[in-house]
Amino acid sequence: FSTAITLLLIIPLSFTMPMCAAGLVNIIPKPQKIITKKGTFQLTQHTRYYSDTPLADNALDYLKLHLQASSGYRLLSSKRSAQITFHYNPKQNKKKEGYQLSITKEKITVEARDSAGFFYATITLMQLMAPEIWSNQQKRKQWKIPACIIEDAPHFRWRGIMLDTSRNFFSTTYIKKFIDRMAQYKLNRFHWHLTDDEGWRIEIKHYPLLTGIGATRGPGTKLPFSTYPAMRGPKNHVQSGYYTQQEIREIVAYAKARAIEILPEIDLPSHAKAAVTAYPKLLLDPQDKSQYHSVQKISNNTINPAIETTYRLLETVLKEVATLFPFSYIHLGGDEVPKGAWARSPAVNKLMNEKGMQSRKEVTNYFFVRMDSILAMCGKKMAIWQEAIEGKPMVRKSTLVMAWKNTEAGIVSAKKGYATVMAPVQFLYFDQQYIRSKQEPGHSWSSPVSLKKVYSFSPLSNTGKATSYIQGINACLWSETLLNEDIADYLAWPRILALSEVAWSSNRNWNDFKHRVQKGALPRLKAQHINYRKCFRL
Ligand code: TNX
Repeated sequence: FSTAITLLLIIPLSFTMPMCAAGLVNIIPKPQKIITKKGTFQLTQHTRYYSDTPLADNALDYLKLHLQASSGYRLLSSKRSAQITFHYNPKQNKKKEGYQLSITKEKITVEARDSAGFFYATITLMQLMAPEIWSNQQKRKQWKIPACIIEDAPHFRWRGIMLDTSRNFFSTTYIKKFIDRMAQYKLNRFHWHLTDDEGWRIEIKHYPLLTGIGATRGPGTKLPFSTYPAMRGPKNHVQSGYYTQQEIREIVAYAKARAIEILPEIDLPSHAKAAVTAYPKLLLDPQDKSQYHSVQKISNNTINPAIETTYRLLETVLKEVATLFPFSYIHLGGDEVPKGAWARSPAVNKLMNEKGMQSRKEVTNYFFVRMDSILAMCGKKMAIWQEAIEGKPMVRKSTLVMAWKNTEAGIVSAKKGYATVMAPVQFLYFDQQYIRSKQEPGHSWSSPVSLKKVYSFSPLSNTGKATSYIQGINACLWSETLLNEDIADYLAWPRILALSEVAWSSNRNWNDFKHRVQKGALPRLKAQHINYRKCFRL
């Protein structure tokens, strides 16, 4: 009932707003500063652009691509008669990824100091246009852009989301869609969960069985269907498949063109049932009689950190991963080592005796110190879930920690001097239900995560002196319950809109955000046929 009242209030209000303001309020994430002006710029098939910098190339390609698809216009360059100018200005905005956009009736000027800045200016420009700009079907439309001046830069440098492609597999087409939609909301880190118990999804040339055995699941294969009940759902979900190195290169380039870095995750030493099933002789201690289950009820899923063949295999794997992904970090997991793993491994007992280690935690620390030095050799830094720095961490201070259990864990990590990304389950686990209900898709093991809950997250509350170590935020879409793309979209949208604004904008207001979601973002989601949850019925 209160939603209905809100709608009744919002709709007439928007009719009374001047054209320019009505257009402007739709930008998500909210820009730092907007000055609205009178009049509109009209983009036609005769509009020309001029750019004085290759840093604007990605932005221009993106604009041209979408303009051509939705209007049929070809945006051509002309130095003499350009109405849209892309201008490199190193002093323009002190912050990286920032931009200034100035729109008058006659011309549009975009200024930035880096490629991401030009890209985000273009995203803002496109958000000021009709939502069909993101449609793939040609529509006869007026492409009006309200006059204004916008100055903008992100609050956090890390604005990410993780997609788990192990528990359920997603096609390269879907991965690209996912990345493109992230880019529309100025997110800049795609955290790609590539391996887990239920599937190894990245081709490794030296160890073909990782995918040969580890990427197919179901009857007649070595990996059974998951024991997780929701995963034995409808027939149309894909549990098998992997990405070839060629496909990965294409996806990396696709993301780069949208100002997105990809953080690949190879989850170690646990969550590794697919890997140990593919190479038991190399990854397990043959004398290890331990029997244990993970919290997700997967049996004996942990590689052995006390045998040298483990390190040989992983070094080769990481060398290949490092050449595929240009980003400076590789995520090595480190979450949820089950109780009882290695408990009866003679190799681990021997290692503990030799090194004077008292606990399994120390063994894990030892493992990650070695993995970290392999990464250093590959010219990479390590990203890791919070568990890997619990106790007395030994890994390099260049390590990036993702805190998922709660915000306090993130504060502890930052206080230890690690670059930290906040990913607390209570606010940012998009695999959790929106509301508690049997009819709702998603997990229910934590508390529900409504749109408002996401929006209410303040990553810097209580971070005190450690604030500068907080890099930003990362949502997580684990895929145990993501049985198909529609469910993935449903759980992701509209929550990604709130994620975007928490990551980008320092000045937030829930009612104002709701209004922009309704007037701007939802029509854009509709124009792209994204199966979002109808948030105003929350
Ligand atoms: C915990 S969070 C996990 C994942 C599950 C997820 C389900 C974390 C580092 N590990 O393996 O998929 O919960 O919500």
